[in-house]
Amino acid sequence: MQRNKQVAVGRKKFNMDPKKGIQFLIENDLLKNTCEDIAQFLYKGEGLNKTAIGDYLGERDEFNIQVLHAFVELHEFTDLNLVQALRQFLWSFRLPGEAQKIDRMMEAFAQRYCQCNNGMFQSTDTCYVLSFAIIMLNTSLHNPNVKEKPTVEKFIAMNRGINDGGDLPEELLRNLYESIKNEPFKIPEDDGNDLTHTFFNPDREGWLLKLGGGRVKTWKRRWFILTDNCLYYFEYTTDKEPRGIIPLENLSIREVEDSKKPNCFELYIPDNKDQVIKACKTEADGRVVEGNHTVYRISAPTPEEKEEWIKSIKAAISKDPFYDMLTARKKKVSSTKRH
Ligand code: 4IP
Repeated sequence: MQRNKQVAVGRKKFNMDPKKGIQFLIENDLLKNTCEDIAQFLYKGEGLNKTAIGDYLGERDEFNIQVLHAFVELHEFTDLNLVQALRQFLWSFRLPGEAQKIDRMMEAFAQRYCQCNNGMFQSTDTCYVLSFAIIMLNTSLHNPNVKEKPTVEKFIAMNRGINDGGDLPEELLRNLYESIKNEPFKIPEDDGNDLTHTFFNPDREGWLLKLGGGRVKTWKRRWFILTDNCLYYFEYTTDKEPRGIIPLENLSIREVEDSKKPNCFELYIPDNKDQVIKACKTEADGRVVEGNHTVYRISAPTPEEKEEWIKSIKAAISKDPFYDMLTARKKKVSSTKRH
């Protein structure tokens, strides 16, 4: 009785602060201080909050990383296709939002999958990249904001060359595509932020007003395009060359009131009032120079469009490091020569 009560207390503690919970259980001899035992406890997950499990497994601590590996080893992926394995894995805890953590966890997943299905992929990186292609496919097919739904042909084309320079069997890709199309990923504790939102890196375009950075500040109507984590602005929608490019890395966005224009928001560098934002712009004479804005103030035509732009830009900003890591791996798996 006493023991059960204490385990319940330990679980509660874990859900509030995973490290403290584990410590409590160990100190009270309810859990052995080995990564295998802790992994087992998390894998069973009885009474545990899956976000807390994800937080614990995502920690950078050497010990937590060992627990993560022991945890992944408890998953049996033999004879499961990659979508089935991902379904199981992504259901066992809540994937944290931080890029480095996602990277470590997916790396561990890919290793384990390849171990259980020897010979399926040329390398762990291939498995990692394909796993993300699948997660993005899930977003594209099931997020209503994505208007153009990729066909199976597009999915196959997108994954050319990812098997260390070679192609994966078409039948395999078709099966994975069909599986996701028929049933989206389910992840724990859906608070509206499901996977289709977590990995949604939207592109957007439209007319906005931008306040100039010169001495006399003028509002200019510009055609804005958000893509590849950069904001481009053009004078005309048909222009080939942008007038300006603002990389969104390290920027933040906030709503602001402006006495002259409605629906304003601003791009700024957090904790740094006077630093100039890294950007480039075209001078009247056509020269490309560095920008000189400390903030970019922008006005949208309607409150709805303002909200949409803020949402998309926020998503683009927060996902950036992860996309960089993924891009690096993609390059790796498509450039490796097969011997
Ligand atoms: C210009 O004002 C335009 O607003 C420019 O915008 C702006 O450059 C200039 O800021 C500003 O001085 P005038 O046309 O009234 O001279 P755009 O390039 O879209 O035409 P930004 O950097 O906002 O693109 P400075 O700070 O670059 O001079």
